Amino acid sequence: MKIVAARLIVCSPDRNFVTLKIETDEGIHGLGDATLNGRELAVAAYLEEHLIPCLIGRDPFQTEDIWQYFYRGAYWRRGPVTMAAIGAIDVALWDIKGKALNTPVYNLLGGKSREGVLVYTHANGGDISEALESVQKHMAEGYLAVRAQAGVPGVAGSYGVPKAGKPYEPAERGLPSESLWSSERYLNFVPNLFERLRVELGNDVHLLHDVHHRLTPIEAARLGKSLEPYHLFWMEDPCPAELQEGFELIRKHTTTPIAVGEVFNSIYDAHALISRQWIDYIRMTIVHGGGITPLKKAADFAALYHVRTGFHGATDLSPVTMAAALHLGIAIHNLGIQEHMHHSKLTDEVFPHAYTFDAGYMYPGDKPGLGVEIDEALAAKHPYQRAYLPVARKLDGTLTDW
Ligand code: GCO
Ligand code: MG
Repeated sequence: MKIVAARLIVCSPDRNFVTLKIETDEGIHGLGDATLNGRELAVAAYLEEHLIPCLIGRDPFQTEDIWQYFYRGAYWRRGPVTMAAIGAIDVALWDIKGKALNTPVYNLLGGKSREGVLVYTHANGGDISEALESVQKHMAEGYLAVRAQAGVPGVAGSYGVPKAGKPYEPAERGLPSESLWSSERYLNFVPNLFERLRVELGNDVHLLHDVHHRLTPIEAARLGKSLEPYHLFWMEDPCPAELQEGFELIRKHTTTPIAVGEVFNSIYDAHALISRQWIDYIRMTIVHGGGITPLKKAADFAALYHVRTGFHGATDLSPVTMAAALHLGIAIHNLGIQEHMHHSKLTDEVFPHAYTFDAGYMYPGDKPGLGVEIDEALAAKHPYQRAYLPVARKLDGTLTDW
């Protein structure tokens, strides 16, 4: 089998997505997600100008060699743009392999290690009562694990707070908005949120929380310690992770489990975090980490150190990435949990998919390949629109991590 064509479909059914479609001489095609939130067209250009011309004529079954060709062959390694482009190709090739062999991708990755993939979804509120209501609503939908975020008093628009009447969605059309941040107010507030949730909800539901890279290691240590009585499933991205040693400090002070990785694009971003056992969950994004091929290796490496997975599953990743995460997650031994942030109805219509949710778990479905397609005619009705993530400033105006 040979690759005869590859092209990009850039669309915005409520938010921007870049999708790679690879076609073969046997009429089988595969889809890869190449979306990098707020930097979409950089990945599209990388693929169009630099990778697609080298892809034509290759055998789509050679996922390892093709991955190495683009990773090593560029000379310039890593970075989210490069790795998202390579990841889109890799995922599309696994989709083709599955379709050609008439089997779901998970069967090519070791088969099912479990029947379903435990997922968590997002609860958000302007204040504690709204966050509580939101968790209860998701529990009523069947979720067994819920991430809870609430507005911090005195810090307008803190991370995870939805605009009135809308689901939480960070990217906005137009230029980046600015929000305010105070670590002091946040640290004083979060334990109250989880105390209330445990009092009202009891001990069974898994509760998670995303710090979104906003603290220093010692502040994160304090937070982890103050949340211990509420036994979170995890505390996510407690601080920016460029400095892997920073996590040693957090780890020494708290037993709250730590998850990190949604902005990583290589296992080299996490090798010390994993091998020194400073984290509990590695949550790289399938596409930004370079695809299924390197993520399978990363998961197997993490398994050696009792680190489990929690692949990134925000709405800025298309249903193709969601499917890839479910196929990989159901196959690996050390699945922890999968993030499930609901796509809009329109996004789901543009990307009809076989995966389903039932009673706290997601199922990849049994269609050959990844089980996701794209309705190109509908996609064409929703063209790309420039959008950005917000930026954040401290109360004194200093730019800080959003
Ligand atoms: C998460 C994330 C996202 C990111 C988003 C950025 O845990 O799902 O933190 O909501 O902010 O993916 O593009
Ligand atoms: Mg996050």
